[in-house]
This record gives sequence, structure tokens and C-alpha cells, in this order.
Amino acid sequence: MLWSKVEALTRKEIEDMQLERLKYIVNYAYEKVPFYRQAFDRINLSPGDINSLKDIEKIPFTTKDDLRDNYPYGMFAVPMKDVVRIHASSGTTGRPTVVGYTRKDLDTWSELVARIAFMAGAREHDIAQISFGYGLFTGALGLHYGLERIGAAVVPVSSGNTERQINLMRDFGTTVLVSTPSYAMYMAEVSEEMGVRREDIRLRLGLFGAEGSTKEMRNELEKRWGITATENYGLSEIIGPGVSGECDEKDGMHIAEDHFLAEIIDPETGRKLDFGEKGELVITTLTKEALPLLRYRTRDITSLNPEPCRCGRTLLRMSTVEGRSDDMLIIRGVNVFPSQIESVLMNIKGVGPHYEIVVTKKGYLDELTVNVELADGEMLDEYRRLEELNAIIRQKLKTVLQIDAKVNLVEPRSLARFEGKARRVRDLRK
Ligand code: DLL
Repeated sequence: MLWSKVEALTRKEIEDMQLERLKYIVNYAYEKVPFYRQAFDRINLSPGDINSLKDIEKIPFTTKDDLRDNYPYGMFAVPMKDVVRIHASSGTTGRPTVVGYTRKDLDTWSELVARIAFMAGAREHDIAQISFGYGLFTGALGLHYGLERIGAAVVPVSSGNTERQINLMRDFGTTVLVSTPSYAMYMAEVSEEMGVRREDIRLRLGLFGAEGSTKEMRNELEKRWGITATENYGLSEIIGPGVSGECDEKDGMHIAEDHFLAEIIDPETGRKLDFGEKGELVITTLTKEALPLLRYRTRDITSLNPEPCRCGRTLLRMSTVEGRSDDMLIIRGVNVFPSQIESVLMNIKGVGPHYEIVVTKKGYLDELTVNVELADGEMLDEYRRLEELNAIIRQKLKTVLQIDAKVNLVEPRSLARFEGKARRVRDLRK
């Protein structure tokens, strides 16, 4: 079942709609945002030069630095009297990225989150526990209003206080869990420790997002909770959650193409890549009022699939994000994504889903260390089995990454747990 007819338009229909909206938004951004006027004027580009979807390639990219340079409201296209909500993403360094919404933007946002939640299987009879942190982060309020729009009963518990989360989940009969995948994993562990029985929990669906997770990690979440685990994607700059999400086929995340035009580029050269090719996702907002962004570089690495889905939807699907281009580690000259390491670990029996990646420098040489928790702590007493397991992991990592890694098998529950976005990489080289 579709939430909206737009989800099953033909490619021609969706592209016609996109072109019309693209022309409008380019004009709008040029007229209302000095940053864009200058960027166009600098290269002698006029909004009237955009007459086909391909013409978008004439437009320069927008980056996170542009938003930071215009902190806080410099890229807004409307006066503050028309802004009704502000969010921000903290980032690890420097100024936060500030985003604004008009009333219409909020309406679009709720609609798009409703769409991805419905697509994943959420319905009006559901009880949805939002375990994202409420605040400037777009995750909690985004899912909150989207799920309300579907008619689900929203429980705005926020993140943290994990035992309480589990108690509420049991007592309130939560059926849909909204959180990061890493927090859902942590919650599963706490629930097991509390001795909560499966039959006392009614959870059936996970809406997971805001950070990368491998298919293997989501399979593990399905097993532990006895649920369907879906993932969805978004970023504050573009709107927050609601940019794309999986349907119940769980074979790529359908992009809301009526509101966002997606491209894939080579992050090194900026050259546009074809369907199926892996590169950096670039998004143009087609309908945003407060903060229109043209060709925004998300830094997220993915690919696009135009094949209609078995679910009947025709919206482009983006693959699970492999990582952010700025998360990519270069170790002894080799590109390594943390997600590759996660995939390897999740396929090995005997280790759990909690791990940490540490990169150091010894002399001139980079060293990669992977700390991973044993599933069963008793193994620590059996030197030979430990050595065998360690050798297997090292060998599999080497096959996938092409470099040697040091592996430490550590006690269950000894590594950090996360209530929001996980931070699994420590790069100590700088
Ligand atoms: O994380 C928006 C969101 C909230 C999406 C809740 C889904 C659910 P930011 O805090 O601005 O916004 O972070 C955006 O998070 O550029 C990606 O690098 C990463 N990210 C978000 N969803 C996924 C995902 C929200 N499904 C940044 N897979 C993005 C991988 C994701 N990375």
C-alpha cells in the first residue's frame, strides 16, 4: 500500500515534476539568497540557463562550510517572521550547522516522515517509542510528527535511561522502536540483562537511522528483538529524517524525489556518476522555503538504483550508506570504511556486535587495531580457542581490507555503549 500516489509515478512523470520544481527553486534561491546570487553571477550563470535536469551540472556545489560561513541564518531565504522552527546539528568540530523551517516546510517534513514510516510498515494502531534525543537534533521531532500524522500513538521518551526505556516498552506495549541502530542494540542487551521475556514485549518494527549500519547489524537487531528492522536516512541540512527510507522489501531506501533531486558524484573530481556507481550523494531541495539548497554535498557514500521496486514504488533507491567521505580512513594508503570492518565482524560467530576501531602511528607506519567483544566471556579462559578466533578475524579483515589489523578480543560489556549516534572510530594519528 502506498502513502501517496507520487511514490509510483513513471520515471518520465517524476522527472517532469522535478524539472518544473528545479527551475522554480533555482530562481527562488537566486532571488532570495545572496550567497546563491553571488555564486551564479561569479560564473555568469543565470537561472534561465537551467532548462533540463542535465543543466543542473552547471550549478556549483553547496557545502557544509558554506552553511558554517553563513552562520547562523545567512543562507535562509525567508525573513525570521516566517521561520517557525530551528534545528542544528552539532558536528564534532566548529560551529553547529543551523537549519530553519517555515510552516510549509514543517508540513512537508511531517508528510515525508509519514511516508517513510508508512513505507516501512508503521500504521495507525502502532505505539511508537521515540528513543532519539529530543532537542536540536532533527531525529526525534522529525519522527514524532511523521508518526503522529500516520495516526500512531507516539511515546516521546527521548534517549537515555535505558532500563526505564525497557520498562515503558513493556508496560506501554510499544510496537515500533525509533532509534539509532547502535542504541537499539544496547537496549536489547539491557533488556536481556533485566530478564525481560520476549513474550512481554510487543515490538514488531524498528525504524532505525541517523547513523550507518550494515545489513548484518540490522539482521542481528531483527534476531535479538524479533522484529523487522528497517533503515531510513536524512540530514538536517536537507530536512532531517524523511529524505529516504526502506519499504518492507528492505532493498534500498526510496528517495522522496518529488522534494529532493539526488545525484551521485565522484568526491574527488566532482564529476557526475551513473546509476549504480558508488560515490557521494548530492541533493538539491526542490520545495524548501526557509533553506533551499542547490547541489548540497552530503559527503555520504552510496549509489542509486532506478529499477522499480518489488513493492510497486518507482522512486529511486539509494543503497545503505557505506560511510561518510570524511569517515573514510586511509591506512597505509588503503581506503578503509568502518562499515567494512563491521560487516566482517558481524559474520563471525563468537564475537558480539560491539566493537571499536583504533588507528595509531608507529614511526611512519599506520596501525589498525580492532577491539571486539566476545559473545561469551568464558572463552577468555581458553587460550587456544581465543587464538584461533583471533586468527580467523585477522585473516577475514585482511581479505576484505587488504591490510593487516591487530585484533583484541575483549570481555563482553567492556566497550562503550551509545544512546545516540555511535562513535566507534578513534584515530589517534593526528
Ligand atoms: O541524522 C537525520 C536523521 C535522523 C536521519 C533520524 C534518520 C533518522 P544529522 O544529525 O544532520 O541528521 O546527521 C546527518 O547522519 O549525513 C549521514 O552521514 C548520517 N546518517 C543519517 N542517516 C543515516 C543512515 C540526521 N541511514 C548525517 N545511514 C548524514 C548512514 C546516516 N548514515
